[in-house]
Amino acid sequence: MKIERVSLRRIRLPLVAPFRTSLGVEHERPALLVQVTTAEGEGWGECVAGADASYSSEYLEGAEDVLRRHLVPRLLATDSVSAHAVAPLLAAVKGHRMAKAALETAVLDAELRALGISFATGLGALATRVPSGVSVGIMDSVPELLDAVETYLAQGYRRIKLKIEPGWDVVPVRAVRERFGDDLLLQADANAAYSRADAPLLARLDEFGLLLLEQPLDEEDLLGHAALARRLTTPICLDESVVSARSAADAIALGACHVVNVKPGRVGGYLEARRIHDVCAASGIPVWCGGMLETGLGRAGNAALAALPNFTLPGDISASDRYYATDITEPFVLKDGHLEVPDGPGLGVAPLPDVLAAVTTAVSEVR
Ligand code: NPQ
Ligand code: MG
Repeated sequence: MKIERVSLRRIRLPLVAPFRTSLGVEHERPALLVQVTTAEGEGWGECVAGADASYSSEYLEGAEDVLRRHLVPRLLATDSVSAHAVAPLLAAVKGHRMAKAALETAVLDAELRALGISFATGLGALATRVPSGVSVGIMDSVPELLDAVETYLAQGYRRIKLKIEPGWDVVPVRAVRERFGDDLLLQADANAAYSRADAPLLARLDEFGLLLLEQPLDEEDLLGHAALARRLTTPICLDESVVSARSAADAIALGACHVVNVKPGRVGGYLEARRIHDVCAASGIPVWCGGMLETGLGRAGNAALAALPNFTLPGDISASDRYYATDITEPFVLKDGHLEVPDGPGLGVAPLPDVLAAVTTAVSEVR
């Protein structure tokens, strides 16, 4: 395929409720959409970088800048490009995985649409629906948290993830476990808010039978996670630390995790995400699909990825209305606690023109 032009579109979606994590509080989701146009048709990708560099070193303005100056020009300068050729073409630019992922996803979407193949089929998935989990933010009080969890469970969510931080950990986890019982699939995510010295505190979570404890320590602290994994009975899961199939293999070899959260944006795209799935499967390490408050575009790709066989734990792939009153695509809805995996060509969804126009704050083209 020859890429004719690439549009970079900034959008802003209000969140239905503030989302607080150890990284900060979000009231709206600014996002960056990448649209590639080829002779065979178009394709879409969503960049998951946040407004601030709080989750990772990437942030939206930076992603847009590197796409415009360094990444898109490399694709435009190539006579013919396939999705599998994108990462090698962009490898001379170090890092910027979220920006690269958005561009590769748009090319993959265009390619699969032209071939009439869905993302799920293209990635090798068989499942037609995936169980849906929900990430529950830090609240002002335990009663407020219990109300929120109760509402999500009533909607059918199959797994609850509690965001934790120092001062909001053992007490809310205990409260949710006691209120909703031992059968509830429950896990916690610290977004790197603890240090090695907190091991005794984190060990107190062991009594609550969590599925996993996600990213307690700094993203670069693999040995700290390995030490913690030896000390806790709760399985350690890595999110921020795993940026490639190689870093996943290293983390596993070091004993730094027994579960991996896979986010296509964090690792440079769906093709690398599948490699991580494969590396983990070969090591007997279960994976699940994380979430970055994606619009329906990113949600569609994530649902397809999560349909691969080693995604054995429910992901943070919630219904659209968990975050947005109006999604930019046809909304994803919960059916019996599951989301359907789109089976149309490419991502199987596309932005609704009216909604897209209403939430767009800027568009620019790179030719
Ligand atoms: C996680 N996501 O697993 C992330 C963290 C996260 C659903 O818990 C703006 C954009 C703010 C993306 C805050 C969930 C965000 C963000 C937190 C992602 O660690
Ligand atoms: Mg996480």
